[in-house]
Amino acid sequence: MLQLHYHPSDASLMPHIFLEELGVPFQLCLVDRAHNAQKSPEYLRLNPNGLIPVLQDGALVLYETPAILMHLADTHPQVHLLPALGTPERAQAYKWLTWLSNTLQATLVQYFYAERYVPAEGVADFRARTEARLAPMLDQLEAQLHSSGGPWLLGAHYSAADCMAFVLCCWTRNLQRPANSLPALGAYITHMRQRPAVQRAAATEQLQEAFFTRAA
Ligand SMILES: N[C@@H](CCC(=O)N[C@@H](CS)C(=O)NCC(=O)O)C(=O)O
Repeated sequence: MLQLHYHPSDASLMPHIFLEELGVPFQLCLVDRAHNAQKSPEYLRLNPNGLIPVLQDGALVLYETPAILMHLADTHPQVHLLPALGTPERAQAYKWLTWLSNTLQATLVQYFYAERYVPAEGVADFRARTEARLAPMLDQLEAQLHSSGGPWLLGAHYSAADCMAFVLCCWTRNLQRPANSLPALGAYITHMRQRPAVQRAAATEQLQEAFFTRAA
């Protein structure tokens, strides 16, 4: 059976939602971050980066969220969670999955873990600069929803890119200008939350309302 190594609300939520969309049996294996289990020798054998998620599919051990999503889409083609191979639409999906991972997600990680990048006295400034870098990225997503015509990132076709975009948008909830303060992105988040797969994953991970919206 497919196994997903996860921690609630982390990047693993993206493949978790995707697995729920597939409607296939899978097993969740909690990585105990409170005890730094992602850096344990056993876990490092699965992912030498010590990062969550990891997917195990039989003998295949896979890390990197977009790779996991693309693999699951490829092995479950009947669910059509990526456009047809070789089409311009598929290429656009690759572009968004890559951009979400190496640009938006990577920058959000810098924001959340600022203390890993600069000395303590520079953290507030670094975080403010990182937040300023995030603003045009959210504008880019907002513009994409307008130009694709929505309701999903690629337009009429719900895809793996939505699992990523949605979770990353939720991660922005406490920025001064979070994703849900932008009109198309706000509607998009609401729409995503109505998907049964999102609701099942959120219930399993016991995500509270504060995951989706700014803390009061
Ligand atoms: N590029 C990786 C990044 C994964 C990642 O940053 N995971 C975070 C949780 S959101 C993590 O495991 N952090 C633990 C740590 O930094 O020790 C992916 O997309 O799979």
